[in-house]
Amino acid sequence: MKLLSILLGLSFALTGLNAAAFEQEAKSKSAVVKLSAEKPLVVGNNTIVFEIKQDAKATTGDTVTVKAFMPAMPGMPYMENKEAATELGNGKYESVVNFSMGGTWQIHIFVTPKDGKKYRVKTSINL
Ligand SMILES: [Cu+2]
Repeated sequence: MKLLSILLGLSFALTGLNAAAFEQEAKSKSAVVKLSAEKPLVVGNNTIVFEIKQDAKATTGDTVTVKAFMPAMPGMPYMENKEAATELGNGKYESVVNFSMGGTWQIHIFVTPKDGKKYRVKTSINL
């Protein structure tokens, strides 16, 4: 009985590790992108997974680039970083996104399908 409760506790702990600390959805006319991260987003580097569905289907072989930027503000220049995402499979692409400060960041996800027209999905992240 004791062993069973230890095993149960362990499986709950592991399930907890799999839960995303950050989740958000971005949409365009034909695509839905689910953003998620295992760790809460921070100032600095963040590994974010982008799950892309075009016309409700998971895509493969897309070229995905993620741009994060903050418009110029009084006393602060325009800030931007752009990174290519790596394909994980099942419509998932992973990229490191760097936020150099707290505030609202605009996110543009550029998708070039294997065969098809390039499109962009926009969202913003409050840090
Ligand atoms: Cu700023």
